[in-house]
Amino acid sequence: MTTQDTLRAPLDVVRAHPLCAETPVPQLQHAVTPPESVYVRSNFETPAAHDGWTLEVRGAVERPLSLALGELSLLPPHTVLVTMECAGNWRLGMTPVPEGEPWQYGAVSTTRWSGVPLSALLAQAGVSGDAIEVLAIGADAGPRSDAEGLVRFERALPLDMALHPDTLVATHMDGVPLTPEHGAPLRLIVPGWYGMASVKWLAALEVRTSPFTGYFQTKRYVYHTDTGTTPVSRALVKSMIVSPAPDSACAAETEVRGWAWSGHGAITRVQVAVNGTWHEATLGTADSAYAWTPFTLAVALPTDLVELRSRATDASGATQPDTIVWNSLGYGNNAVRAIHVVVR
Ligand SMILES: Nc1nc2c(c(=O)[nH]1)N[C@H]1C(S)=C(S)[C@@H](COP(=O)(O)O)O[C@H]1N2
Ligand SMILES: [Mo]
Repeated sequence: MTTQDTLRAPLDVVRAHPLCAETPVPQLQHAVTPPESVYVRSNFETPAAHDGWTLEVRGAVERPLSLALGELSLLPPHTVLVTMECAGNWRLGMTPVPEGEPWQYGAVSTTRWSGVPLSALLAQAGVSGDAIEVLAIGADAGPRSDAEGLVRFERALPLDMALHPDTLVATHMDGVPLTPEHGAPLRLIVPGWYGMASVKWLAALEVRTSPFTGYFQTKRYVYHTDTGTTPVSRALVKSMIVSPAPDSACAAETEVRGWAWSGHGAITRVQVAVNGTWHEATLGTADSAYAWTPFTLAVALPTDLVELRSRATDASGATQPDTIVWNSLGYGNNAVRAIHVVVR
């Protein structure tokens, strides 16, 4: 890291209250994002954590639970390394720019989360046979201009994902207890899904036999287009060049480096275009099944202003599109993005 990087603030703040902040470009170069630079997306002010915090497990279960934090630590621990992206990341890249937080490209981070599998808690409670989903209820709430009364942050997860062995009730990030802005004392982590599924400040889990239709399930975190409304779920295939940095100067003999990720399967291919000519990039090894895959391309760049683009493909066969279907809330912009560098 250069002196310039270390002098930078750990986060690029998009909005101070409630806190929404991006991982700064230099910090995106790390395989595991430095914890103080993991992006933050909060819809409401951070609720205060306290020692008496309990996690309720209720709804369609045989044995409703009310677990103290100490009781959670008695369950078998589990750790996952996850690339998590906000569904609104790169909203500013859409034309016209939809309503919502004006995210550039840094609402994505790769983080080591530890806690207990959600499935262990659900097994303790005994999920009833007709259950279809688990509603994760956060302790945060507030008014919304397009809703009545106080709206709570709550999101339903289909039962198969709730029972997935890598879906966590996390207590730690990077080996230390969660910080307030990342969900202390408890949060959900749903690997492979856009960030909205990973409910912070987790207060209760409600096992449901009918679909939840609350605000953050039907009014936000949905792809809303002329042809219909679909809930946002898994992260779409995407890639990002992190070196050379956008709008920086670099040498002609350069190694272009970046990350590619997808919630729909492993990355199988990345191509890099230099002034419109596509080259095959070399794939490195991802640090986990849910972490981004490194790619590199050693190339001699022509001098002057150069345009670089990257395009990833995943194991499902999906490739990043050149343009995306615009949606009014601006989610899932995984279109190929051009950056520019000055070569000298
Ligand atoms: N309770 C609660 N959980 C939440 C949110 C929130 O506003 N409230 N934001 C969600 C969204 S949209 C994202 S992208 C992730 C961001 O997690 P982070 O702030 O730890 O990066 O948290 C999710 N969990
Ligand atoms: Mo998000």
